[in-house]
Amino acid sequence: LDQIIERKKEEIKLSKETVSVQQLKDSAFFERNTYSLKETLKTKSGIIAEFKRKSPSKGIINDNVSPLDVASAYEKSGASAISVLTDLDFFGGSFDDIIQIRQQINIPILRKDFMIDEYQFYEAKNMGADVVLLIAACLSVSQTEEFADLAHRLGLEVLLEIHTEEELQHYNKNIDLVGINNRNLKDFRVNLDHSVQLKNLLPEKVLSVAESGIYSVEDFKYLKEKGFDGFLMGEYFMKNENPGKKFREFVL
Ligand code: IGP
Repeated sequence: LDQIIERKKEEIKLSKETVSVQQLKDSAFFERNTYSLKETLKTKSGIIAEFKRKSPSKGIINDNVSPLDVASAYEKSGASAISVLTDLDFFGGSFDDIIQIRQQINIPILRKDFMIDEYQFYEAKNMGADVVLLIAACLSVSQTEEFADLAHRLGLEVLLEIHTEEELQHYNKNIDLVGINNRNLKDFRVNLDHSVQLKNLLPEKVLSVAESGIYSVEDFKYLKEKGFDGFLMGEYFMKNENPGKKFREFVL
């Protein structure tokens, strides 16, 4: 994780030198209506289906499918949202993946990245995202507060990702949804029950999302029974040669 953050800082520095915040704000696309994940979690399957080419824990997952094909298929079969990794170095993602998908898709898009600088929120709005991920493990409590507030001012919803009880301190009034990562980002171990226990400590009214390591219909049903409102799933679909088809089979 530390390595990812170090690299991310360099990347942001370069981006800022190329495109200023003012330029991002001035783009025609900046002022647009966004889609609400809080809404679509209730009206659709609850699954946030992810487009992910590779990851530090799994290596290459799928390098052979087009983001647009996959996202369209996810949407058609009832995904509540599409999650798109925009980190290039560790996840093989790109901004262009969201830009392309946005032109065709009418459900929320989650920009999945390591958000550590205000600049990235303007980028997210500009590329076509509706929701941003704030990973508690990468941020101080005051940064989380500041970034969630900025996201709201830009019309973006905020998914706060936590993995431990201490990280609950990052919760604040501008958090729209809390995601509990079943995967420990430090050693990549996955434990669904850890998340279930942590869920019981969340404020009653907040929408909860179970993230990572959902590898079967049984896992999904189990977490649903435990009261989770949303389910963030990537690898299970992506490791298939046709992720959209895999998704359809899953929701049927
Ligand atoms: C998806 P999985 O195990 O279904 O592929 O997991 C998603 O939860 C995972 O990609 C993720 C992630 C993250 C990736 C959750 N939080 C933070 C990068 C950064």
